[in-house]
Amino acid sequence: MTAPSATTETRAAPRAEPVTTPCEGSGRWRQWRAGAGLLSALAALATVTAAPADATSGSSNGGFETPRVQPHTFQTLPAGRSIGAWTVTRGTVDLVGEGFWQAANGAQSLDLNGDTSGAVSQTFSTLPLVKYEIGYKLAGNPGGPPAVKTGRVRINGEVARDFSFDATGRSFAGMGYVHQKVSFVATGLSMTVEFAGTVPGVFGPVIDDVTVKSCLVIICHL
Ligand SMILES: [Ca+2]
Repeated sequence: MTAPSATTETRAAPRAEPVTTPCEGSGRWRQWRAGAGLLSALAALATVTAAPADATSGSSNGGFETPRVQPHTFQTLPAGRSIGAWTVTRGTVDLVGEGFWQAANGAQSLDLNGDTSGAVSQTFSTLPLVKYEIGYKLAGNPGGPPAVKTGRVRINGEVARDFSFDATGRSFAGMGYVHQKVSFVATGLSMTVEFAGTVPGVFGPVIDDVTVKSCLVIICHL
């Protein structure tokens, strides 16, 4: 992080030098050095804002492991109910217990359709200008139609991603989970992430193993 020397007149103008830094092991993001002044300003910003909560799957119930549901059953939860740090925000969802069907991680998972399409949300602390990557495992309830289960991720109320999963050929023992992710650059001190089912009926998209990871901000050299 060496600042360009102001006393060497013949020195060439500083070049933007790429520096790659990991996104907590889940990918690599590119940061461009933009001078010590801006970096100092960002460091100062980080010191005056609250540190983000530990937004890993373990502390945020990203695996829907609590509360425990009686094994081989599921519990239908209406809007207003809590699932650990999650809140049911629309319709109804099914918290699926151990052994009912295959979970992507741990024992439990969440069908975003209970009696009808529903949604859950959780609010995480963030640092402004820091990029966050929300990862999740996606499958679909193979118990009935339609074959293609659709859903939506909203961040702070805005649509961040529409997703779909074709459950054709899947079974309770072989759910076929896929990993998906969506990224978001925070502009405030929190973000609310919502997962919603957008397909009618009782057989909806299934999510599990939700993680939130912070990445270094991308700085454009002006
Ligand atoms: Ca789980």
